[in-house]
Amino acid sequence: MLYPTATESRVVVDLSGVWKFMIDKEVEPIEVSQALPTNQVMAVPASFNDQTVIKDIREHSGYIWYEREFSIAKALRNERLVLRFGSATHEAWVYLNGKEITYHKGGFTPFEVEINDFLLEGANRLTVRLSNLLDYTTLPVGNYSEKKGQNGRIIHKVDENFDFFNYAGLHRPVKIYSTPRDYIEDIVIVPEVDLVSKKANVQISVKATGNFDEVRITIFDEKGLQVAQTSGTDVNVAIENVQLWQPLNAYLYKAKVEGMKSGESIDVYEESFGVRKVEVKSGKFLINGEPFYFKGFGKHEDAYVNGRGLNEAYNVLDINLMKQMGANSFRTSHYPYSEEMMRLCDREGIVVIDETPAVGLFAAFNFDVSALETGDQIEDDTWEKMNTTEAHQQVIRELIDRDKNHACVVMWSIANEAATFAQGSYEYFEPLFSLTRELDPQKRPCTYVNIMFATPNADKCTDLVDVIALNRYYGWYVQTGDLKTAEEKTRQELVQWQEKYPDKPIMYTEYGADTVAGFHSAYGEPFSEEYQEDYYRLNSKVFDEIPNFVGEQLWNFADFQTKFGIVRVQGNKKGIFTREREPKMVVRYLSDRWTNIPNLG
Ligand code: GCB
Repeated sequence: MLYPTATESRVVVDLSGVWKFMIDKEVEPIEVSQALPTNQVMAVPASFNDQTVIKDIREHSGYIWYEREFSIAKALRNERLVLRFGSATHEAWVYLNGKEITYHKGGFTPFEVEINDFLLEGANRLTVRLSNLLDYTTLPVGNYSEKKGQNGRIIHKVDENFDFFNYAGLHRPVKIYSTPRDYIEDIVIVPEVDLVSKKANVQISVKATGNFDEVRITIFDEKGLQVAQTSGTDVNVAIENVQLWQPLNAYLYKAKVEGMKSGESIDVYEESFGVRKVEVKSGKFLINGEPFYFKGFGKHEDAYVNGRGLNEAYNVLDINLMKQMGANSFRTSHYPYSEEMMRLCDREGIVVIDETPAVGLFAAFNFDVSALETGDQIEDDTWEKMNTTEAHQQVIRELIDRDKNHACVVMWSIANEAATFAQGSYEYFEPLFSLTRELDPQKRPCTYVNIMFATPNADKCTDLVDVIALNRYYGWYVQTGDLKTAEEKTRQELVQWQEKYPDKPIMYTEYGADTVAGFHSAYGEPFSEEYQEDYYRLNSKVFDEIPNFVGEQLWNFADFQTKFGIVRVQGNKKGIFTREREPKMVVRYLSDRWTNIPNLG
């Protein structure tokens, strides 16, 4: 699916702004033939939760409504017009002038619909009904329950089976874009490069809908100079002396694709791409033939007021903070991030592990990991209870369809902390890994992020991954405050992984300690900034001893909002930055460490 951009043949109309908004109390049906009966308003894109100071709205589980009007310029009326949602969290029914025109389930991927047949002259009324309900069929997974309230009203409740606030709403831009009636529907780009001769062979496939007598493809370099031109819908383009896309040193070419009729260019789309080679070989993660070391973060899309809604200033700031620290990468924990962020990472040379929203695939999750102390086997019936296969397949399809061309994406993460030690986990994941490998045109490495209970002896799915990605909290959830023992445990486990899978690279995708900014302790006690720094120092020390260790992505870039709980004080405080992006003490230590570790080689 192409990102909507304005080109010589396309216009984009942005429907961001202030929409009408209403919580659905489910007392009587909402008539979509009428304007929404509300005076409440809500900014789009953003989560709705933090824009009012009304507790019932902030914590609402159930259905919500958005509405706005728009008009389409006469000059565009003969074009094909497509309404596109960057995301709608988590389930959406879309009505135009009172008619349902599309439906989509899954809160983190885009969807679109042609609207020509439903448009009226003058004002058009666009209405969206959303649900933020989650259960054992959805991704993320929620613990759903309901009860009858007054007037027979159903009261829904979602208890997040994951550690971030269930923000919802129209989180990403809603746009209408035009194309000519004959149009370019999709472009798939697979760059290959011979690293010795510096010659790239870029395979480009174009899906065109309608009648073109020629599809012309022109490649431009960053200066705008033409490097190649060819015709066809399935072509190989050679680039001599290619400039590689490198971590923190991005180089983007542009493929201008034109649908031609009688020598005239009818539809034009421009897709940027980087040429880089990603491989996993003998325990190393190679980018452009050289060992790459991941330095960076697990993150969240999370900010004051906007909640999980797109906030491009935060995105730019976050990447600048990363670069200043010598970091080079992050994981889109625990769901696909906005397309705007992915495009930014392409430009900035930030390496991304692209994760599905498969989080919470653990029926009995709690933060008590003391079972780890007592042995490897944990009773667990996750895979009897979960009914998420369909949602998982759908999101893999939609994620790859959306992100397949991004140079920044070097690996897919199929899930975060699923019960991969439990009976039935291999049978659940094997087909999903096959599907991902089949669908990804660039055949990137795949992983899932391994939960602490899934020790080298207990885990049943490691054979499926190209890289062993571990979330570990020695010194926090276990051996709390005892960094000496934590160090031994960390070493013990990493050595075990290394010995059991000598050809697989190993990385940490999470490790961290809750730290309240401004808390200090002469004894370096947990929650203090001293403890956070000591914790990271101990981990670094062990990492440096493990031959196949290819990266450290700590938890978390910044403090973030979660549901309430006795281990969460207005959110998760494992950020090395506060939610406002002020550095905690440890940032100096990590900046120093990372600046001295080369990205490649
Ligand atoms: C994890 C989860 C992450 C949590 C983190 C924590 O293992 O993957 O979502 O926020 O631990 O801080 O407990």
